[in-house]
Amino acid sequence: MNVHAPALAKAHQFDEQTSAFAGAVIDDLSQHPKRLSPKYFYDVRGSELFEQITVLPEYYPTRTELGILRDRGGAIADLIPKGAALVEFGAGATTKVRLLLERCEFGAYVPVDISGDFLSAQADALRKDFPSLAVYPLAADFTAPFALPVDIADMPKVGFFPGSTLGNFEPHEACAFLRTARGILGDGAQLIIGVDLEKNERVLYDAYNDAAGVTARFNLNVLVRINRELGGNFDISAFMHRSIYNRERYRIEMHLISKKAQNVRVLGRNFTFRPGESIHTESSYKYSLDRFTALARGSGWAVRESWTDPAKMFSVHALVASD
Ligand code: AVJ
Repeated sequence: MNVHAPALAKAHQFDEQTSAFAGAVIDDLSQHPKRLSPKYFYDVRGSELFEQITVLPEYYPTRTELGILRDRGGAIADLIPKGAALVEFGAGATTKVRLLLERCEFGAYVPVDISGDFLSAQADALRKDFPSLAVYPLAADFTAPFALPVDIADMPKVGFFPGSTLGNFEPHEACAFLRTARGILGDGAQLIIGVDLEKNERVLYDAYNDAAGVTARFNLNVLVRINRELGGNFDISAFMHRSIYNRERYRIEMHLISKKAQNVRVLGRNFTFRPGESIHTESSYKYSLDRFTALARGSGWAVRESWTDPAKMFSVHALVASD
C-alpha cells in the first residue's frame, strides 16, 4: 500500500481499494513528468469503453489474437495436459478463454482480477456453460504474488495472459511479472501469452487514435473517475487525448495534455499544469519475436511454440517453465 494511503483511508473513510487508488493518484501526479497508472482506467465505464475499443476497425489486437486462438486452438490444446488447471492473469471478458475451454479438458479455471464483482458474474456464466469445470474466481492484484486455491494443488498448471497486457509493463516490470507468474504456477508449468508485435507506425498510431474518439474517451475517463471517487475538480474539457509511437522505446504512449495553465485539486492537494503539460497515462510496448523470446528466457521461461497471424501483427506463445 502506498505511503499516502493509510492517512487518506483514515481522513476520508476510504475502503482499501479506494485508498490505494487515492495514494497512487497523489503520488503519480506529484511526479515530474506527471503520470497515472493504466490499471485505473478500468472502472465500470472504463471497462465498457475498452470493450468498445476492442471492436473498432483501427484496433487490430483483439480480433487478431482471437483469430490466432481459433486457428491454432488445436495445436495449443495438444500442448496442454488433460485435467490441468488454467490460471488467467487479469481475467476480464471471457471471449478468449472460452476458445481454450472449448478445445481443452481443463480440470479447473482460476480467473484472477482486482475487480471481484465483475469476476464472479463472469464465473457464474462460465459454470452454466461448462458444468463439469471447477471455477475458482480470485479477487487479487495479479501483478503481485498470490496463493492458488488448495483444491488445484495436484493439477498441472497452465497460465493464460492474453491481450498484450504485458505491454503495459516497463520491460523490467514485464520480467518481474513473468518471474512472479513462474513462482505462482511452479515447476513444469506452462504459460499461454499474447504479445503485440512491432509494425508500421501508421497502423499503431491509428489503433490508439481511432476516428470515433473512443480511445480519447477511455483515456479521459480516468479524470472523470478521480473527480467521482476522490472528489477531484478536473475540468475534463481542459485536457485532450494524445497517443504517439515512441520509436526509440518501441512503445505507444498515451497522454492527457493540459490545454492551458490551470490548477487542479485532489484530496486537498493542489496540482498546477502548464499549457501543453502532459499526464502520461499508459505505455503499450510492442515486441519483436526475438526481443520477446529474450525477455521470456530472462524470466525463467523457455518459448516452446509461437504462433502469429499471416501478417505478423500479433503473436501468441506457449512458454514452459525453465530454470
Ligand atoms: C489492454 C493494455 C492491451 O495497450 O492495447 C487499448 C489497452 N489502451 N487502447 C493496449 C488500450 C488504448 C490495451 N491493453
